[in-house]
Amino acid sequence: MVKSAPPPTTTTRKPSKVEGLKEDSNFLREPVATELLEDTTHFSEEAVQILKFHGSYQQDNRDNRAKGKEKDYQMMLRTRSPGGFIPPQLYLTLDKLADEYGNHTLRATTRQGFQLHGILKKNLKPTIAAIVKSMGSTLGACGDLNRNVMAPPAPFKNKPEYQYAWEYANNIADLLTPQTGAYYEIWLDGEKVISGEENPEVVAARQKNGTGTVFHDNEEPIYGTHYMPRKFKASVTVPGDNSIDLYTQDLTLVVITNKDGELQGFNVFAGGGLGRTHNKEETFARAADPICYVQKDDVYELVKAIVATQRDYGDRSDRRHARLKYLINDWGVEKFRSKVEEYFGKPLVPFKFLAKKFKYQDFLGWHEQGDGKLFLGISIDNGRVKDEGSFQLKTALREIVEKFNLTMHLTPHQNLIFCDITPENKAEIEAILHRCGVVSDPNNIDSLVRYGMACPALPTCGLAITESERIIPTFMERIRALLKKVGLPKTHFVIRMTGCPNGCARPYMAELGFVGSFTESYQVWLGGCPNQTRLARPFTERMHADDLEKFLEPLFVFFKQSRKRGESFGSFCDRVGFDALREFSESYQG
Ligand code: SRM
Ligand code: SF4
Repeated sequence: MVKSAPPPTTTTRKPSKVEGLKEDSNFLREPVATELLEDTTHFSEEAVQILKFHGSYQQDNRDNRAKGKEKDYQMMLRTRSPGGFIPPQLYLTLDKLADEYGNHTLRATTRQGFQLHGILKKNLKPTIAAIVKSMGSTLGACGDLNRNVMAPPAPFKNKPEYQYAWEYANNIADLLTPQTGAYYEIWLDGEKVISGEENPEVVAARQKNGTGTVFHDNEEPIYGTHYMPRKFKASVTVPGDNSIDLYTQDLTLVVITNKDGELQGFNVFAGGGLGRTHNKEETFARAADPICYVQKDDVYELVKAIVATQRDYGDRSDRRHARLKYLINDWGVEKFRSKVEEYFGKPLVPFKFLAKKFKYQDFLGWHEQGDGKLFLGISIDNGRVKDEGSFQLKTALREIVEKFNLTMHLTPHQNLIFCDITPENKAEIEAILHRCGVVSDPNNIDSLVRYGMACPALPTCGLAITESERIIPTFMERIRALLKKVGLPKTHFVIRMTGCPNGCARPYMAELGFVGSFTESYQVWLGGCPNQTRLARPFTERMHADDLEKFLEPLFVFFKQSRKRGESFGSFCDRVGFDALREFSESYQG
C-alpha cells in the first residue's frame, strides 16, 4: 500500500505526537488490534488515540478515584448517526447493551448520536459488533476525521428541502467515511456488514481527482495516511432552520431549491468552532463565515476541496491550533477561498442571498409529518435516557419501539423524535409515556429546562473541571425561583452549561452560558441570542455555584426594568453592553 506524502503544514514546526501515531497505525489498526487481545483493564496512551477513530474513548469513573488504587477504567462508545437516524433494531440493541455491558443509561448527544458509557475493555468487541450488526456504526464518531454529520431532525415529508438535507447529510457522511478495513477486521473479525447501498455518485466522487483532492492507491483516498489535523464537523440544513447550530460547524451546506422545490445547489458556510482553553487568548470560539454557493452537481468536489485545504494546510504541530477555524482566521476568508478554488479547479460562485432568517427549532410535541402520519418530539433532560424511580424514560422508549417499530431521529439538542406514527397509535403512545412519567406536551416542561443543555462532565469526562449534567437541574430550579422573585415568572432564555471550556454543549451560543473554570466555579457568558446566530461573550471568569443568585439577581432586575418590548435576555445584554451590566450590578442594593 502506498502511503501519501506527509501533508504540508502551515508551520515548519515538528508534527505533534498524534501525527506519528496515525502514521504508524497502519490505517487505524495498531496498537488497538494487538492490545485488544491482551488481558488488561485498559489500553495504552498510544492505543487510546487510535481507538478514538473507531468511536470509543477510554475513560474512568472519576467518582471512584482513590489514592493508590488503579483507576476504574471503562470505555465510552459513540454512534455515527447522520441526521440522528436511529432505526428501531439499532435502538433496541443499544438499550440492551446499556444494561448488559454499560451503566444502564444511554446518552443522546449534541451532535445527534447516542453514547454508551461504562463498558469494560473486555466487552468492547461484542458491543461494537452488536451495534454494527444492528445497522449502526461507531466508525469515525470520534478522532481526527469528519464527525457525525448533522441535519434538521424533523421528518417533514411535504417539504422537499428537508428531504434533500437528509439525503446530502447521509451522502457527505458516506463520502468522508474512513475506507480502512481496520474497523471490520478488529471488531467483526473481517466480516464486512453491508448496512445499505452507497450512492454511486458518492463512490465515484471519492475516487475522482482532478485537482489534488484525492490520494490515488491509498487505503484512504480522501484522508491519506495522516487523516485530518483535527476533528472536522459538518452539517446540512435548510434556509431558516438553525436547529443544527450552523455557525458552530467547520462546514455547513444550506439547501437551495427553486420555486418548484427542486434542488439547485447549496450555500456554503465554513470556519465555525467552539473549543477553547481558559487563559489562552490564542484559542477562541468562532462563528462560521459565508464562503460561496455551489451547484448540486459540484457539491462533492467542493466538499473535497474544503477538506483537502484543511487536510494539507491545517496546523499539524499544535493540536490547540489545528481546527479549520484557525486556518481561516489566520489566512482570512479571501485567501481561504482562493486555496479552495485551486482544489476545486474552477472559480467559486458567490453566496446566494437568503431571505429567511435562521431560527432555532426543537420540534418537541406532536406534529403532522405531511404524509398523513405524525411525528412526536420528546424532551430528554440533558440527553440522559434512564429509569429512575417513577421516571421510566428508558422503559417507555423501549416499549414504544418494540410495539410500534418506530424510527427515531436524535436532535441536536439531546432530544429525540419518533417518526412515521400512524395517528391511530397516538393514544396508546401517550398512555405508555404517561404511565412511565414522561411528559409529551412541551408546554408542561419548564421552558428553561426545555431550551437548556449540559454536557456530561463528571464523573465520566476526563477533561471536566466542574460538574455540568449533574448540577444543571438545581441551577435551573434556582434560576426559575429567582425569576419568580424578581417578577419575571414566565421568562425563559437559552441556558447551556459545560464542565470545561471545550464547549460540548455549545455554551458560547447561549443567552446565558456557564463554563466550568475552577472547582465549583463557572465562567459566565452573556449576549448570545435565542436563535443561536450570534456568539456570546465572557462576562465574568469565575462565579462560584453558591453565588448564583447574588450574581444573577441584578442582571435580571436590570433586564426587567430596561428591556425593549419582546427583547430576549441575551439580546438585551448584547444591546446595553457589559459596562452597563457591570455598573448596574455594582450599584444594585437588592
Ligand atoms: Fe465534545 C472532547 C463529549 C460535542 C468540543 N467531548 C469531548 C470528550 C470526548 C472528552 C475527551 O476528549 O476526553 C467528551 C466525552 C464526555 C463523556 O463523558 O461522554 C465530549 N462532545 C461530547 C458530547 C457527548 C457532549 C454532549 O453533551 O452531548 C458531544 C458528542 C457529540 C457527538 O455525538 O459527536 C460533544 N464537543 C461537542 C461539541 C458540539 C458540537 O459538535 O456541535 C463541541 C464544540 C464544537 C467544536 O467542536 O468546536 C465539542 N469536545 C470538544 C472539544 C474541543 C475541540 C476543540 O476544537 O478544541 C473536546 C476536546 C478535544 O477535542 O481535545 C471534546
Ligand atoms: Fe467534558 Fe468539557 Fe466536553 Fe463537558 S465540555 S463533556 S467537561 S470535554
